[in-house]
Amino acid sequence: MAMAQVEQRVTELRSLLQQASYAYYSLAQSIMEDAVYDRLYRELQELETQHPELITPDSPTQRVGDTPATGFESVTHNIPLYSLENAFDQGELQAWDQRWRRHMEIDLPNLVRYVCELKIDGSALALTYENGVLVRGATRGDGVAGEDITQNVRTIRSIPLRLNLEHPPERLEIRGEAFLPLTVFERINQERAAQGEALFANPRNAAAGTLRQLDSRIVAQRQLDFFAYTVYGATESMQSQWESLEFLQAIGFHVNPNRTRCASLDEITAYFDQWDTARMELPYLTDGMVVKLDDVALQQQLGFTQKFPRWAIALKYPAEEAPTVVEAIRVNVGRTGAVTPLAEFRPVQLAGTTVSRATLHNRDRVAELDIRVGDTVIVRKAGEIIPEVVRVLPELRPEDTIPFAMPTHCPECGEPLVQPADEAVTRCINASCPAIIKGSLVHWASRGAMDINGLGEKWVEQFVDRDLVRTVADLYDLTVDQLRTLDRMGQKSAQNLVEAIAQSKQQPWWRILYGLGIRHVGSVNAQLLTQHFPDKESLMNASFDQIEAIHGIGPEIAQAVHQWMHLEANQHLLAQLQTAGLTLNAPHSSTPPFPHSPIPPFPHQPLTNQTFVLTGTLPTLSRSEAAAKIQAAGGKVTGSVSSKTDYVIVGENAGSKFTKAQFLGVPCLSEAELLDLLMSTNPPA
Ligand code: 3BA
Repeated sequence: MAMAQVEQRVTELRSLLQQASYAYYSLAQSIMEDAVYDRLYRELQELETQHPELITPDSPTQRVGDTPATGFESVTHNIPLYSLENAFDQGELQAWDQRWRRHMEIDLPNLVRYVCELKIDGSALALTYENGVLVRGATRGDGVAGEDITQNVRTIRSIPLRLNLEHPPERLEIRGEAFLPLTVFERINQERAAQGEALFANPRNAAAGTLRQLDSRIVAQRQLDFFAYTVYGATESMQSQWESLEFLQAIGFHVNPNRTRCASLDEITAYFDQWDTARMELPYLTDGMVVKLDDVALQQQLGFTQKFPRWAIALKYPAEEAPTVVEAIRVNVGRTGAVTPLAEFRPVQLAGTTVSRATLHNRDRVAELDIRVGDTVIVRKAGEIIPEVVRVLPELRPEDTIPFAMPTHCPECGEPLVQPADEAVTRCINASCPAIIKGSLVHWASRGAMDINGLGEKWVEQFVDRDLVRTVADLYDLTVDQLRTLDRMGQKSAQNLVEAIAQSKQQPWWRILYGLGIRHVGSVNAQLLTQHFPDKESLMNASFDQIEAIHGIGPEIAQAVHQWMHLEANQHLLAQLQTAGLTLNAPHSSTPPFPHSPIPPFPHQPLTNQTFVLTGTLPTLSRSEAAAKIQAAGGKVTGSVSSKTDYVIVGENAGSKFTKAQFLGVPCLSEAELLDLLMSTNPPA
């Protein structure tokens, strides 16, 4: 980036971060996700590290917290409430561990212990007890001074007004997190909706908003809860964080039972992973885990930086939303002619994978977003497999951007695009559009269809660009000599490819039907159709009603098949294929009499020769249940993804297998899609 651009970006980021924290702290509103705030904050931090001359005293990176709002009296904390440093992956946790170890001036004890506490997504409170009696409750504010909300704090039932201590010290300070249980949050929002009031964006905002209510009767109705995690001034001095937590529990506080003491980073990671999915079942929100050195003596030696304790860090679960900058907006023409706009952006980590492009679906969505090259956008992959652009941050739009307009002409063939009135898609309807031909050929050759080994995109490109091939039937006329003329095609490869194409003539009728790429005809529907229409003639002569009479074939599919079969060009194509030596009929034995014979459960074992890989946690099935279903339909389940894999079934928190599938372009299905696939092959009798 040029210096002027850096300066501009730094200014933009500061302004946006300031707006966000003003909204958050002073208006108790959230204008962006925490994770988004964190990323923007980091980007600013990085730019300031590279260009320290740009740091200003009012930069959000130079402050411990944010200014308390008015309405309550300001109180200065006796001991400031520091922030927590964030770690977003194991590497950052390790870096923290090495950092504090290097900082130690004396030898480490033999056994270093860590305490892991779930990080409650609430609002930090500082409570003061004098002679065992609650005298003050304050918000965190900027860490140095907060607001006196004692009246409101007294309404929280899990905060004892008097401590369970026989000889309480003169003064005791307790810190912890106030939060709204999810059920209460939902109830409050329902009530607010009923009264036409604005909804709280999330439980944290609802908790923060509630604590700052001026009318404490409202606070009392809201059923806030509180988990304590820090105590200062206890008479028996605490040797460890673990002991402090037990002490807090003994004197009457709720302490989160989900905590552990670890002896290594591996144990911390295991605990973190254990909660990654389990946290969804908790009655409150957690966004990570706070890791603290257990030993108080160690903590004291390490002390604090400007903003953070050196002895603690928050390990965050991967964000499902992140900001990034759009570098290009392109359109892709698929084999059906559908023109899909997509955004390419600076790669970001999202829910564990790196994402650098997202579909923009169609022109309506593009218009709605008003997305432009140079825009900072929020991308999301929440539970969904395919990343999406959620929204644009107009505050960060550079000057001189131009609105994006869908092309009026196909970028591949130059023909005008059409926009059917009842559809959101934009289409190229030129049957000889090279993009459509290329897509059709790649589909024809794919593993699920004609399975032509070695016939991938790179050869298809050249076939079409040099006008060697216009339809799938032309593939069967290709000669070794013709193939030798292609870039980087040797004699041996040419022979192999011609051989592989010839081999594919043996493929069964249903694979041919699937390979033709008729709308809505996937491999499963192709098998259903060929069971009932065992040869080309019977399918060509079938009426719409006869096609629709098949169990599992709905009117939309029937119409698509019927129309396709009646187009002259398509009939010609089928004839050409037959002349080339392909068998456009099923072997005789498997021909069921038409039309009323019941279909046996899996006559052809529809998933035969299809290889599946399961990854992540599926919503309802265990992996072995899913595997059993696939195997019952004739499919194979293997443990690792390769180019031979037909489908990857993706559940929550899928990891490297999912990444690899995306890399290799293997189709990914959700559990629901798998069940659909199985259902449509096995219609209820
Ligand atoms: N532990 C939040 N800070 C926390 C005491 C330190 C700390 C937190 C924590 C600094 C939670 C920052 C605000 C603050 C008290 C400063 C927790 C949680 N520990 N379990 C290490 O569950 N959200 N937050 N609070 N001092």
